[in-house]
Amino acid sequence: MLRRLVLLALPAALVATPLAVAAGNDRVEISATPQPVEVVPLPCFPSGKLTLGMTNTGRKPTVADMRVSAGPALTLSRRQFSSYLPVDQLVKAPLEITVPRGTAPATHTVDLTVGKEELKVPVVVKPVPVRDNVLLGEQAVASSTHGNMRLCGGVDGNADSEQWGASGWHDATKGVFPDTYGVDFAQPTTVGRVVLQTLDSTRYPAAAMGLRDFDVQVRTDSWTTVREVRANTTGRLTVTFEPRAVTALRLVIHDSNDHGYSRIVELEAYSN
Ligand SMILES: [Ca+2]
Repeated sequence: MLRRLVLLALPAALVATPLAVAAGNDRVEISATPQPVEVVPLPCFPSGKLTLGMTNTGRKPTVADMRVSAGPALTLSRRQFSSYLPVDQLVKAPLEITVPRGTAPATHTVDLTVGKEELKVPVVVKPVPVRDNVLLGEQAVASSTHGNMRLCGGVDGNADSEQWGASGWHDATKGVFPDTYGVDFAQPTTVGRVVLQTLDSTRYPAAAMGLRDFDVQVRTDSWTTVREVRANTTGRLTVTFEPRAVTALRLVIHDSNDHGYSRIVELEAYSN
């Protein structure tokens, strides 16, 4: 609002700068946060999230198209951000940046352009962190995923049931079981302990909404059930078994306490 008042106070000749003419009388400021943005080369690790912004600093509402581009090392969730822009209001859109497993640590750039305006955003590829929880950030696999949830939500490192909507997983087949949720490992990985955090919030306690009946399975040559859990009413449950190298781990869920969806806030596994 302050900027708008300043512009209105200027003589008209000063407002109509050559830049404004070149951009079709539109003045759009580009923003992006955070800078730099960090990316970890794991399929489900929570990283690479950038918020794009456009602000119309001209005198009239306009429509703007932001082009989003990067070199071949980066995969972008969008190539364009188009929006109606009222005067002096920040309009935002999310951009997700991912890199394949094995990508070497380096700094890359995402280029954002609107007309002749340009912003180069540094993207830092980080090394894969040392993880005790061997499921963290690995490739989640599910029988189905509800449209309001994210497949990766159950292995993103956030086990807080109060943030369930942003960081949990549940299936898409209400009232139909079994459902499965787990991880395919990129290489054989030793596991001997699984920790499940099912939904257990103030509003949705585990005894009413959490996983009730499920099997813990690991895959070597074929799937093996290492533990059957029945009539569970607790939010956080630890299952231990003889440690072994496996290529995948999953829960086969036979029922939840409301007989509706299979809700996992976080699934963790450890070597012992
Ligand atoms: Ca989570």
